[in-house]
Amino acid sequence: MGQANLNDTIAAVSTPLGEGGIGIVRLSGRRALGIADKIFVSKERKKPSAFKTYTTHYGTVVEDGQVIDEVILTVMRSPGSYTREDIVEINCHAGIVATRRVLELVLAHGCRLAEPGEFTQRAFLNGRIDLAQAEAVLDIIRAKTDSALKIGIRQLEGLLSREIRRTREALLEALSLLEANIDFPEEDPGRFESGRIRQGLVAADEKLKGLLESSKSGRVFREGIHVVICGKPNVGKSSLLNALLKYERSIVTPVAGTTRDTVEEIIDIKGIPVRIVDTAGLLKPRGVVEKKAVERSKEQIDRADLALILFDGSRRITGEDRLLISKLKNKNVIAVINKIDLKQRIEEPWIRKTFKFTVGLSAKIPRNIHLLEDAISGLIFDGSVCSGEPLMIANLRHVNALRGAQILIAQALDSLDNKLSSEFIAQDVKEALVKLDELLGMRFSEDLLDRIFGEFCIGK
Ligand SMILES: Nc1nc2c(ncn2[C@@H]2O[C@H](COP(=O)(O)OP(=O)(O)OP(=O)(O)O)[C@@H](O)[C@H]2O)c(=O)[nH]1
Ligand SMILES: [Mg+2]
Repeated sequence: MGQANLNDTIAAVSTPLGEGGIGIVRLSGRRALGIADKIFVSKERKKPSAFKTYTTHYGTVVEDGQVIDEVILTVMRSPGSYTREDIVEINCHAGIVATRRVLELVLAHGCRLAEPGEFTQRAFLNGRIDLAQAEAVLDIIRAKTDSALKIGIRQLEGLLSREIRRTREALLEALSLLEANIDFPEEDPGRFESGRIRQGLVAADEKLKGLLESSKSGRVFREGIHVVICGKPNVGKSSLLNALLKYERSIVTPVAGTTRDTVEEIIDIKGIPVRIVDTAGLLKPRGVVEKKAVERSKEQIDRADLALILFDGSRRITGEDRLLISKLKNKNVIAVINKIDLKQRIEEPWIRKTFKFTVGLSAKIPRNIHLLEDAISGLIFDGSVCSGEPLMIANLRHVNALRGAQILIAQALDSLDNKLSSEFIAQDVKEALVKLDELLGMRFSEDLLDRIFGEFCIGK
């Protein structure tokens, strides 16, 4: 994005391109109203610069006396707007041509085409939201499930930022006491007010630990959990994936060894995105393709948060099943007995004894798929796959900053207990503060802004 320039007035189409109900051209900056004056003819014969904030007006956009489009124009004045600048939004008929021509016209009158995310970047640079909140805007746009949306909205409301500001205050107080020690070295080093210093550091440490703990579930709600379906050939793994997806994604045939590569899809189970992977059921590979397939399946099993081991209920358990079971030690596993529509020959009591969770279903019919969905969501919410509450942090940048700060504070506490010099302890506290400041965007580099806002769409 380069140097952020707040002097320009920026413009972009803020709605997706293509045919739709309306297309919105958005302008933000000092000249937004002046430029709108030049192109908009209102039915009331008033200029946009005379409009009150948060009012909408019907009229036409005109170029050289010629009407380009019939529009509704909204004015939002500084500082009570998304960017804190004067904003004009022009709702056009959403044909690509009409919207584009309105955009071109405002560009011809002196607007600059906005970079991706530049409106939100201005909201940040003008101090309306902090960086964590700006990132929440992106999370909201990208949310794939209700829960992910909820985290985004909470973060945008400033819930996370508030917690971090409180932690910062505790640290700043501890730091000022430590600095008093440095300034008055006649006191015992690290001793003066060391009770209060300790209190502040412990409070900050606990707060950060709590936030980091919550990040585990936050990650799950944003990125989802990784579930792998495994089982020997022909037990119905691909059929189960299709049943969960409710459409034919993976190829199903009576031939053992049908699935050669891993197939991955995302489904929504009770608001949690679940990344579900169908694997090749091969255990004894013949040839290079099958060998690769087995390697892939192994990798997927290692990486998964949860494994579904599938059995064919119409057959007895074999050595191959047992081999697979032995490979799933130390994993969260749900045993699934498939093909319950057929005559059952499997040793069901043994399976129920061996696994903590067992579900019987038919992938083909399909029947009892909801029981498996319940078992998966149950595992997630009871904290086996992750802890359920509270949902706050889902962003890796935030997690890294918090973790960095927490380690420094733990170190500072250690130094305090070991009566190291106040100067030494203060250094760690200062560095921890830097991490928190970066999280909120109280300090930032051009690079970081580019990275964050570059992911936005143009017009947001
Ligand atoms: N009767 C019955 N047949 C099923 C059921 N689920 C799957 N099948 C059949 O079992 C056969 C194998 O199904 P797949 O889903 O291809 O099995 P897979 O485990 O993916 O097999 P590979 O990819 O070869 O490892 C197909 O003929 C399916 O129609 C079920 O619940 N009941
Ligand atoms: Mg298959």
